[in-house]
Amino acid sequence: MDPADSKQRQRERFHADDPAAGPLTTDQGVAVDHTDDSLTAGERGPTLMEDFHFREKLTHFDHERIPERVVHARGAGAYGYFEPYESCAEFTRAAFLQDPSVRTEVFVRFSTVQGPRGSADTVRDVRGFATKFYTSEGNYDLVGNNFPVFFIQDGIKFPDFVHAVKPEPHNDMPTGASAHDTLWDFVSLQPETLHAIMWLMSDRAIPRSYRMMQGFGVHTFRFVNAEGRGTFVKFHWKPRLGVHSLVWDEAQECQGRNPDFNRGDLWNAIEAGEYPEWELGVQLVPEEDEFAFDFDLLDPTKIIPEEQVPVRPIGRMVLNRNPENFFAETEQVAFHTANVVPGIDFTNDPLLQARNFSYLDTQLTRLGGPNFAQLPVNRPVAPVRTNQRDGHHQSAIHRGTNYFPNSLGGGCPAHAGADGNAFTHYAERVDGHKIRRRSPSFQDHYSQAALFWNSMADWERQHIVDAFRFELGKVDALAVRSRTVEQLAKVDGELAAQVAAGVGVPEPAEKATASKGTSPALSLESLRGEGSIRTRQIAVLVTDGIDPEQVASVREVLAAEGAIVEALAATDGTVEGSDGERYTVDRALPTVASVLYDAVLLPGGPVGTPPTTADPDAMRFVRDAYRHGKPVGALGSGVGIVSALEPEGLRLSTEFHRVVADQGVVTDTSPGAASEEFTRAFVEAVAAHRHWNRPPVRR
Ligand code: HDE
Repeated sequence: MDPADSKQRQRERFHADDPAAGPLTTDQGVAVDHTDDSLTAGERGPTLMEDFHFREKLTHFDHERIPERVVHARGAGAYGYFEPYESCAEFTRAAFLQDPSVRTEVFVRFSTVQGPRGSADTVRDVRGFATKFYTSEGNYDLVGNNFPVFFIQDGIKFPDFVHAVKPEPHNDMPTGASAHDTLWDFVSLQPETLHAIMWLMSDRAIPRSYRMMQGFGVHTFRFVNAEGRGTFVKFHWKPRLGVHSLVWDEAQECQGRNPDFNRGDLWNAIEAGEYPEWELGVQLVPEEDEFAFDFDLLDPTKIIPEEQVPVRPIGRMVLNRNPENFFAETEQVAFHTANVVPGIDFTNDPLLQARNFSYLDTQLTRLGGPNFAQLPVNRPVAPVRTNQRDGHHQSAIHRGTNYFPNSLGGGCPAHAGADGNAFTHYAERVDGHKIRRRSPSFQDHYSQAALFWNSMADWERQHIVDAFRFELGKVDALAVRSRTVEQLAKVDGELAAQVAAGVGVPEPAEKATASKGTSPALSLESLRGEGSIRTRQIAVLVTDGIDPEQVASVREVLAAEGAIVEALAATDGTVEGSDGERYTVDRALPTVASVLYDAVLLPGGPVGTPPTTADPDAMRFVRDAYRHGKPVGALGSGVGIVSALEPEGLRLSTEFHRVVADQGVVTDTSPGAASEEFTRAFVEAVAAHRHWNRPPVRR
């Protein structure tokens, strides 16, 4: 029996499938013969109190909702496993990090932060990346985000920050957006937010897919080995598929076209057997180097640049199973930073310390009492023996004593022995006066914001400037716009000047550049992954008269590379190929949009077909794909569709009957099956994801 399946086997015990035979019943098991009409006094009379079936059904329904998470309300989850590459015994005694042959099951929940449960996926926001490891020594939760830094340094500021970013209190607007006065008011007055704000304004805040984003533990944690030696550690998740993002215009359109864009992508990939995978990496800092940095390791608004302390890969995680019931699993899962196992410990990071209080506290309300660890998704696979009893939703029938020490219960459960695997808190020496003051070592709020800015490629900088202009442009209070720009001027003068020009406030007189060099590892340019096109969604626009051989020749190669190819036409049903046969259409153009695809291919008709001007939906599709930096491929007379967009600014270089790949636009006017050269160039263009060196197109 594979021990890595223990969580799945445990879950199976909780499956509640309706018995195959037998009628509908009440909760009490009484058979119900009629659930369509209430019991009334006469056919048109009032409903009777006596109708216990009606009352039970309605009462249950009335109580079907639980409070949503105060932050991270909207999420999507999946099960999978983690396996270490090698033993990490030198640094930690955590059992799940010792043996490469031991798989540990996990449940991961990805989330947005600001919006409610029903908000759209592709908002500009941080993404949660929370992992529960069901280890043999108990549950370990790594409750991270897709940014490596946070907006505040001390958890006591969390309610202020969250109140500021959440919809405004008087009108509950905006949903799922940070572009409003209160957030920017807070930012402009609280410069410790600036580093995380730079990340929020970057493309990291609009991931293409949960499968294509990094995860970070954010805080400096502590590994502890069997000898009791501590090592500071920062956790990194790195996706196999590379890190890829949307563009803002596209992300906004997606919110309407498919609000489930990210959760659907995760679900569909797992259903298709395309299991997403991340590598777990650690940055390790020996305790004696605690003060070797020009920032404080305990400050969660700082990264340790990877060029200074490389990320060491220690294992991989694969997500291979969708939950069976969203509410039971994804909604009821309860993560907690204080769920640690022997070998992983805390530091005095004041944000982490606050989190260690907050998660359990919030879950008492959200999950209705203290017994939520008994819910199937939260249950450890390690044996649980406590003296905790009673309370709402206690579902076990405990027998025996419930206190310690006892003799009547045979002294059980006893303390773990010295040779056991008990958690012992790291014996850090601590002394000091009680004070309410931020450490002076936490005071530099600008250097790393500048480091991030300096490390961006030109196109990333442009997107950041555009994002600031969008967000501040939605702020009504001009004083807030100005104050924010003044803060930006302390990060980088050029950034501040460009933002100021866009939002109609004066350029600040004082401009510093808090430059601290660059960290190339921060740019998306360095995070492209393995360059595969697996699971990329490619639209092939087809119409009557299309050359089926041409379509098939490209489709075959793309499918072999793992891409998902769909044929789109003006209407559903079939189109007639140039050979007179009918070919099935996957989707009708009016039901989809370019923003739902990663690339577009325009095949043509046979020799002699005049250049096509496609229907308006198709033209818009191609224009949007081009505008959003997506690869565009065109073959034969299909090149005509692309060239029809030239007057709008689209740049096209074609040579007659030759493959030309320029700025992600790949063309070949030759008729017939696509050449290998064309398909290779198109696959490469898709693998690059986006092409930012294009001139702008009119909208
Ligand atoms: Fe959270 N956070 N957080 N947070 N957080 C919650 O817990 C909190 C912080 C993160 O998918 C809540 O059960 C405080 C940093 C994720 O279920 C709550 C502070 C990071 C999730 C809470 C922080 C996170 C949460 C809301 C500052 C990244 C979703 C409901 C001291 C490292 C987990 C709940 C899931 C959820 C408190 C800051 C990540 C209220 C007080 C930093 C991924 O307990």
